[in-house]
Amino acid sequence: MEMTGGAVKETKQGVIVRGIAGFYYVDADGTVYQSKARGLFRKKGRTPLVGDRVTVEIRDDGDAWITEIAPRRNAFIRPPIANVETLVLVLAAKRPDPLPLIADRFLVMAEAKNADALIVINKEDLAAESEIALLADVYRPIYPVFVVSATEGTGMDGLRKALEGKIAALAGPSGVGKSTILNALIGREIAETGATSEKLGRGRQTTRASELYTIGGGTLLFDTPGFTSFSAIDASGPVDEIEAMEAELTERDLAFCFPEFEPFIGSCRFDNCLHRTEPDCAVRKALADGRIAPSRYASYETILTELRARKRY
Ligand SMILES: Nc1nc2c(ncn2[C@@H]2O[C@H](COP(=O)(O)OP(=O)(O)O)[C@@H](O)[C@H]2O)c(=O)[nH]1
Ligand SMILES: [Mg+2]
Ligand SMILES: [Zn+2]
Repeated sequence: MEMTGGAVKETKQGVIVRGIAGFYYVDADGTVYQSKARGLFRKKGRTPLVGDRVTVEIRDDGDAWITEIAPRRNAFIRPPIANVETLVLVLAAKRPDPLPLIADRFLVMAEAKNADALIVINKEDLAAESEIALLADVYRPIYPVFVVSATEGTGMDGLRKALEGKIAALAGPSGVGKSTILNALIGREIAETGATSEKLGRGRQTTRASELYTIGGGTLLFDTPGFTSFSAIDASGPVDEIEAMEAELTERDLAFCFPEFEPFIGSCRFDNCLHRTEPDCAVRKALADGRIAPSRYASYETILTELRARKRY
């Protein structure tokens, strides 16, 4: 047992908004308690994560202890966060040009992790409306799409409104403007952007511990634009979140990570149809009828092929 001096004064429910050096900062109704976790969790292999909903016991000697972690909606390895309700996939209209396969990998991750997804097309100022429409039109029937310019400030109110009351995290390839959007939403320079690191002559953003910020309207936003890895194939180094997710995903699960496929899946001739070469496949028919976007089906095929290759090793 831990030494926990003092009698319990009160018990509160809150959210871990920050974790530093063995302390967890728990926001309970607007008051932040510097708390410790019982060794019990570590023994069970359960490490509290930023984003966890927890119970804290506040003792009369001033100490606060986390006594319970509520079941998670989801948990991520890198960044190490929990309970992402909305994954905000950020793409750039230009610089870098959007690549459908990369976008779809992030969206599959959101679906596999049971998070809602929302798409932000940033850098509106760099592309013609007709160019942006090509991308937006693919996703609008499937996910909410917001066209914004973080530097010009256009479209940001709509995005802010869509995030009201949610626990959200930004994801997307490097250079699309995640840090710029984060700073705009938080209203402070929390994250180093490409623009500032160029000025400082630094190539990479320094790794920091994740933190959850209240941005008004009851929105909690993770400060870590950490979901930047986008290729399961090229991934080198430590754990790639998408790679880890794809390793768990079965071939059968994949079609269910494409929400627009769902109305057709039950109508295929074979129950175990993987929507590739099987006869009387309702998903392929929907593709032929123009009811599924070719780029989305292409991403499905590519990821499915990767999942198959993985199983062979
Ligand atoms: N033209 C334009 N540039 C932008 C916009 N948003 C961000 N940028 C620039 O794009 C670069 C990368 O932005 P950053 O926020 O660091 O991207 P991150 O890697 O996704 O975090 C920086 O030079 C930003 O100033 C935008 O809306 N329009
Ligand atoms: Mg960044
Ligand atoms: Zn099928």
